[in-house]
Amino acid sequence: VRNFKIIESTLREGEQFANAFFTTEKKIEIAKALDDFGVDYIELTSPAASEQSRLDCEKICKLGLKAKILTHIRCHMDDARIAVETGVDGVDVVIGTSSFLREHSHGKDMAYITKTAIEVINFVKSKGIEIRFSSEDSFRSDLVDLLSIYRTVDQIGVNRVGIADTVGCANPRQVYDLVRTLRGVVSCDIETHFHNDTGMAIANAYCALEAGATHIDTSVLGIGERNGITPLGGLIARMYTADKEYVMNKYKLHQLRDLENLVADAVEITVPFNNYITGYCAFTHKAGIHAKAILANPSTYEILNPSDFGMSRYVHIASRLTGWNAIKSRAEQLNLDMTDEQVKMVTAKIKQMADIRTLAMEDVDSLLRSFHAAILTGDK
Ligand code: HCA
Ligand code: CU
Repeated sequence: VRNFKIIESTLREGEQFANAFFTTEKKIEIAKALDDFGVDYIELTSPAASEQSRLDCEKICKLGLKAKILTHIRCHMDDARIAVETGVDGVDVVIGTSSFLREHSHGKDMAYITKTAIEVINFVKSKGIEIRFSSEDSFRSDLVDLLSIYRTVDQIGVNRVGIADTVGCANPRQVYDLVRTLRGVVSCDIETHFHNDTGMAIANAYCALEAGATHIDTSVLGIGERNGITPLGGLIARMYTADKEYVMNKYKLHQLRDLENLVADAVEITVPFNNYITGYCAFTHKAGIHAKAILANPSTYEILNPSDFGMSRYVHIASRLTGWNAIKSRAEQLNLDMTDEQVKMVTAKIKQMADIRTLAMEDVDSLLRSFHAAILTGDK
């Protein structure tokens, strides 16, 4: 699994997040930050959604970013006509193919969907820009319908077809099977889009890549409709683990934290404590056994190297689980000269206190300092 491309949809799917309202300035700031981080594509809200959306789309196209700019539209000629005039590098077209959407949303049958798709695709292609055709709710669509429309659009020359788990129902095996099957049917690239309702969004994206997908949709912190989609940072963590060199050369990993903070502030949320890479405890080691091994060789309990992301490792030393190796290392950091026996004595004291109440790092430091002072005066 390498050479995958990221279609970053914070400014499209992310705008569907409950809290999201992006001003023009904020969109520009986020687009620049995404571009700088190194994503391949930036997907923007449909210019048919509102007048301001259209103006913002035009403005972002004029920024001269390295990333290609896409906009996302319904499979409809009215939307396509507006989209191609904005200056985008490509258009992502989507239509619902599942029986749920056909019956309760747009009410069109497969023959109509296919006919409209062909018209829209040929129109966008005639403007010389990229075109992707995707089916909403792919995993609850009829497989024969799905493969037949993808084969048709592949033959008329789309750049990519897309699979979307719109409702977050798919599991990694289903994703692998569907993408694998599709890989045998089309010769164009395959984009995938996974919602995270049951916590599968990163695993599904990874399985899609294993099965031959080429493009993954993400958003910063995963923001999107309901509880969102594959988070950019989480996908990066996964792909770093799979192919460290590629990910480190392609993306400016040190900027991930700032990028997430920028988006978190914009939509008035905080970065979750357990977030991939940047969560506040993502590199905190606590149990005595873990701390000892981490101090000897971080790889023992770390699959991600925090310094590759501009993050720091932290060894927790103020709990009943703390071991003397961690305390010894802290004493050394504080420049307190102590024998192993003395460190073990003070560790026992720390554990005793931590059994009664929670300790802060400062509590441990002051215990260490007073213990050390007592050694100097000959009391210990
Ligand atoms: C939505 C649309 C979409 C589109 C995905 C795609 C989805 O329902 O808001 O274009 O591939 O999840 O189906 O985000
Ligand atoms: Cu979506």
